[in-house]
Amino acid sequence: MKRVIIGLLCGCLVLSLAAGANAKKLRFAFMPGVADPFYFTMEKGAKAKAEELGVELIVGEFPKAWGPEYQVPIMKALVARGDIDLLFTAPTSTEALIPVLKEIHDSGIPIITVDTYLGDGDYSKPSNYSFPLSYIGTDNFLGGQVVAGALALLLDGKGKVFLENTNPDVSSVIGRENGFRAGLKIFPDMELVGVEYCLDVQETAAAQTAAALEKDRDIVGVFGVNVFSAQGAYQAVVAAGLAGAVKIATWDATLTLIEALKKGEVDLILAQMPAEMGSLCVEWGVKHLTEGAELPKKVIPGFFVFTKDNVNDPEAQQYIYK
Ligand code: T6T
Repeated sequence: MKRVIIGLLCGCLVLSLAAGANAKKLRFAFMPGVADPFYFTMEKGAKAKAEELGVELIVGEFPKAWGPEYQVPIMKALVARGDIDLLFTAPTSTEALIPVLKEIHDSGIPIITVDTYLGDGDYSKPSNYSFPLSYIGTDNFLGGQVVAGALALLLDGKGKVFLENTNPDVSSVIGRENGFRAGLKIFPDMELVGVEYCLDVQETAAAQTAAALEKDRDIVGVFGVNVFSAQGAYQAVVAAGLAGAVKIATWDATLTLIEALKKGEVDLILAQMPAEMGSLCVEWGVKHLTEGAELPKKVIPGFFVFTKDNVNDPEAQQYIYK
């Protein structure tokens, strides 16, 4: 009897090992928005989770500039391999990426949009853009409100401010601008005197901010809404000799901005959680494909606000982009 049981157990072991060897390894594709520290950090988080869960992660070439014209050809080549089980990507336009991603989805590849979304981002109601499994990314409107409040506090609730943005058809940065506008409404003595769009080019952001500061000498605060617009805005304020006099609120915790904060040349930085976003895409993708889990239509990681008071705290260091 004992021998029979041992024999059965051995048989089961052999069978399950064989099944494990045959089990297909999931293959996910990640298509970033642009080559910048935010998406590099997202890739790190996704890779770590993929390794942990035994997923093969194929990462598309990082587009050298922002926009569908750069992103779409790389994305199409990525899925043309024909062996991708799931794609997660940051659409570089709320509208232009709808047909592109719909076609990929209809070819049998489930999609998660990460960091940015299609349309108004509400995938729970039927529409021509509700096909992604989920949007995983920051609540940009809320972040914009938080930045407005923090900047207003630094300025005692009064004065003129300027906003440097990137592209008007990108959900993340427009959410930040809308949140900022809404947040400022609470402060009747604060006025948003200008908004410019640099198309995610740092030099353009620097030139636009310099022109705004030149045109209106009463500007006392500037908000740069992402890596390149923030770094360009910061560059312009310093070049104009206004560091310290003009308060600078920025978004995205790059090493450049963290160093500027430490030097007192930038006043606050909102750090998103890109590694967490990448990791969540892989984790939810696996749950969906292996257990049939239905994803929440929105998964919103938090954010962290750096100021001169916490920038050296040991716990804060994890929020700096890698
Ligand atoms: O701010 C991030 C990202 O959230 C946004 O969608 C585009 O710009 C960044 O990648 C920073 O450059």
